[in-house]
Amino acid sequence: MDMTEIIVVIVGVILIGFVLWYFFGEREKVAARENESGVQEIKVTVKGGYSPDRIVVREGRPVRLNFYRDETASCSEQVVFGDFGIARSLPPFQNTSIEFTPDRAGEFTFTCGMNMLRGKLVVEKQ
Ligand SMILES: [Cu+2]
Repeated sequence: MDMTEIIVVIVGVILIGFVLWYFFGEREKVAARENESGVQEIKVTVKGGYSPDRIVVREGRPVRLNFYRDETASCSEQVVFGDFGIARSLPPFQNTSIEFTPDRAGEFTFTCGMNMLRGKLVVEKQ
């Protein structure tokens, strides 16, 4: 192999690593904080994705997810929690709170209305 081939291989490996990380890597995992009234609350910024996109809560306690949609891109105009039967519109540049009590532990995916943007709600056992 000459130098050019070696460089091409190295760049290729880096790109593959990046693609794997981008699609399968673990993202920010953030636990919701319990406020004075016992509600587990967290702010989620919606901009080309969900940030954080792994939200940890505890089972059997009320959850309030404050989605702030920081864009007008139509992709993110809805957020869907299929496992909990929740679909909600997110008006741009506004806060939309979604409240529910997760009644079972597990990992539940939430998505945009088109199933493109994805995040995970990780419900831990009490
Ligand atoms: Cu979408």
